[in-house]
Amino acid sequence: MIRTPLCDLLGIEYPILQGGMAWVADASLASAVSNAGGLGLIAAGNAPGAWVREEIKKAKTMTDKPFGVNIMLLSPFADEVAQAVIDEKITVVTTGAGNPSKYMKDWLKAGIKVIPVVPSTAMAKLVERAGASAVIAEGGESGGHVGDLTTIVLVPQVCDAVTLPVIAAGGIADGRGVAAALILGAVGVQVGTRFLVASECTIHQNYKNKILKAKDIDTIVTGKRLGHPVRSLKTGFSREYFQKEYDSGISDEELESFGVGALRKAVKEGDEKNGCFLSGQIASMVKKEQPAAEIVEEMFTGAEIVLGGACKWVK
Ligand code: TUI
Repeated sequence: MIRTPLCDLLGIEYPILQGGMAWVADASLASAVSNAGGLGLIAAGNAPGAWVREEIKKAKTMTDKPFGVNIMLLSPFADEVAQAVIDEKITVVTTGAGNPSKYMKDWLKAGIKVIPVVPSTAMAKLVERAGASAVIAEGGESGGHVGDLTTIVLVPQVCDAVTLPVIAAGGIADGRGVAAALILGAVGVQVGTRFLVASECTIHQNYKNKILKAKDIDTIVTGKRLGHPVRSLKTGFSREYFQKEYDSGISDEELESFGVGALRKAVKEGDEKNGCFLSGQIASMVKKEQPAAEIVEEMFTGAEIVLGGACKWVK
């Protein structure tokens, strides 16, 4: 059995968080991961506060285990979502794509545990000073918004930089990844791509099929020109976007409007031509659609086998 201090911090059975995948992580997926013994999260993405409140209410009817909300800090609705989690008495918030400092005082006053994604040791130290309960060190192998460093170099450096519990993310999809994270000094993992194919994940079947078919080299990073690099599967859309980035004839505004709505088209419509299918580099290791509970169980049974007695958290 693998039990780490993260389990006690969050009141969970397995030290695993589900990634805050915009448009994807709704009450259905979050409650399934929480019922499986991990920490499920509703991803606010670019959604308004009212949508987040609705999903929180739904999730409360679907699980009596702890679950959280992920706040994407680039969202135009970040302020109202930040208030919604206080009003709805959410106990854990993860943040992504920015610096959560401006919300921290209010969240801490409301008793919320804040766990920011950090792409660097500097950001890890900053959020530690601001009162974070833990940090998620997310390497650029992950899907969606990515930092520069890989998981294998980021995790140990963040572990050395802060005294907070560190959760590893980016490129983790099976027991070997969990084992590697624990060996690097993390006390838990965050997993996104593998949960895309959870039975309880409500995305379009085309999205699941694309993940199940993907090979190791099938992702691409776009968005560097506008300062928000995003990893997704290579599709007509992402290749065209990539080309446009290097086309000096197109303005930043035109480029930005070309990308609008592409994630929704992937998740809701399964639009293989115009959709942006966010995915980590680990998709080829995602083999089948299965219940979230089976995914969690498999990952930790696998990690125990790999680790044997080599890690203090294996009992
Ligand atoms: O946030 C993610 N993954 C995401 S967010 C997203 S939606 C999106 N929409 C528009 C533009 C870009 C994305 C899809 N996937 N992961 C967590 C993450 N956070 N990765 C990297 C970071 C990060 C980056 C910079 C966290 C903090 C940070 O701070 C910079 C600063 O100084 O503010």
